[in-house]
Amino acid sequence: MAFAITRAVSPSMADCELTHLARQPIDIALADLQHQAYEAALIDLGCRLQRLPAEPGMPDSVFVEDVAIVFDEIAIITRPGAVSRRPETAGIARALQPHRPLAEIEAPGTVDGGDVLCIGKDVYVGLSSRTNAQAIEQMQSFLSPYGYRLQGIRVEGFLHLKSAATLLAQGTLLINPDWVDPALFGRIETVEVDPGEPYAANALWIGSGVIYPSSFPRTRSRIETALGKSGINLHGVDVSELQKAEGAVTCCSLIFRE
Ligand code: CIR
Repeated sequence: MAFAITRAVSPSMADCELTHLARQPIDIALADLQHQAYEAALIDLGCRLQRLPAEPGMPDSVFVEDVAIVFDEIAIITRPGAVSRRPETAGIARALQPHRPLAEIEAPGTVDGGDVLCIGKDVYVGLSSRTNAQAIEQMQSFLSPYGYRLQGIRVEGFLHLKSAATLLAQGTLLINPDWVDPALFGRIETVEVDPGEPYAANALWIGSGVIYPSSFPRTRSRIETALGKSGINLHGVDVSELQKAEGAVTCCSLIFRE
């Protein structure tokens, strides 16, 4: 069974970090409702959910994905690239402690979990404004005993590697080819986002379902065609307010096997 950790929307989310988006007013009450609907989708897909309380002094704390990377054998607590986000790690480390041995990224390493895409034992890590080579070296030393291979991928012009590529199913990658070269991932089937929807490459695959933003209808129909009779169904969610904070669907949970 999958376990999911989420954290409620912070009342201060309007003060979030923004890198590639202009600041817009965020309706916090609506963000909270959208986040609850996202959590309901996680439960529908069979996740056992642990919901952490909101952190009023941590605007980006709903985006728990960036604070830890959970493998079957170990969880890595990150050192987020944005200084404002570093206080988020303590609560997530406490929540993960019962589930996995913990390792921690240390200075000068920085990494956001949004930059880490795992495909089997291959771990692709975005070298971005948030994630550096020192963190990749530390991750390699934590993970090589378990047979994982790490590879850095340059991320420029968008926030995280998983803004540009995420799995839809085992062996199928949703990708924005203008942002990242599909050939970097070797022999894998790809579904390209609609060129008019550059932010559409972030999908959250869990078992028999994919949680996907309702704001990308053209890419959605490409995904539906590609998944065809695979038995994997799309669960649309409206995450407009989280998107204004430069968030997407993978970033609002930490999902791992119990
Ligand atoms: C940030 O800039 O850190 C947040 N406003 C958004 C983080 C989104 N995280 C993700 O997609 N993994």
